[in-house]
Amino acid sequence: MDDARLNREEFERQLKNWSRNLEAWLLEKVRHLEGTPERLREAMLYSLEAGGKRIRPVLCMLFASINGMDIAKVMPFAAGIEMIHTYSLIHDDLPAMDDDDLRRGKPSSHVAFDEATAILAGDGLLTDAFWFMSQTEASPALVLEAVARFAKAAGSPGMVGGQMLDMIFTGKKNVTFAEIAHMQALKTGAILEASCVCGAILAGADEAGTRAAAEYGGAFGRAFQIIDDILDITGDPAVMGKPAGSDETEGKNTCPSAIGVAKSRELALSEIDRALKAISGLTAPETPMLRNLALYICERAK
Ligand code: GRG
Repeated sequence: MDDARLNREEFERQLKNWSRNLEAWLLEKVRHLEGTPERLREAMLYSLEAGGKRIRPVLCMLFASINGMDIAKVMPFAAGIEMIHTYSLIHDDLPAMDDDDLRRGKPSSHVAFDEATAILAGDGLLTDAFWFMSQTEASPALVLEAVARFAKAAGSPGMVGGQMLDMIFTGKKNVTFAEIAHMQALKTGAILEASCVCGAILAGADEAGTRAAAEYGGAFGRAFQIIDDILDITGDPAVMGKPAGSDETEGKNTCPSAIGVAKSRELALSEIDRALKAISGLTAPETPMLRNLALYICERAK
């Protein structure tokens, strides 16, 4: 894997550039939404401005760019992806769900505002996301295909369904590793994979290009969630911006709870290998960034 490395500073500089572009576009749009009540805008912006790694929109932008699309044209779609991710975090933190008071190093939305406002901020972000996505500058047929693909990944057969399974499994004994893997593929993997695939679709990629995006995104998603589970056990709360150890306290079924931390890490590394193989045939200038992003998520501390 080592010959695929950008030096760390160069990687971080490039990642910051990609995410800064996205943030500038997204925050400007939400700040100037017409007709949105001020308190709702404030709550939506509070969570969007709290930071976050912006990995999903950056993946979408990278796959669009690799397949020849101008980044400015894919921005509405990438912004929509981050809005959907942010809504899911707001709702996940609610007392009726994971009941977490801290997110991205700041009080969660329902703590900073109130529960009803946090629910509406999530609803606003989710719904406005599809409005933004529909304004992507690509052929209407491709925009429709990408919007449908992402809606399915975020909806009941994807992230929302995965969250339901997570709740059903919590506190249950004898949940199998296959059941945990399926739940995680829906809860976390689906929108990570769709972020890659939609970038390729919007750029009009051929079948091989879309397949590479799906294989990379699928493996990336599996590794991402395993590392997230490991960080919940071994991570530093001050760096992560949220408490550690909550999975065990809450009786969550996770990869390390089923097979232990060491085997989970091995599994994550093997998924990263799969992700790297999936893009080994790509030659676009953005490909090293994709490689390094996959390596980075395994080494991240938050
Ligand atoms: C409430 C419908 C609904 C779904 C919630 C995303 C999610 C599903 C729950 C959040 C809890 C969790 C640990 C989910 C797994 C996905 C994950 C690791 C999210 C955090 O993503 P990062 O690390 O977050 O990219 P930042 O803050 O960097 O954007």
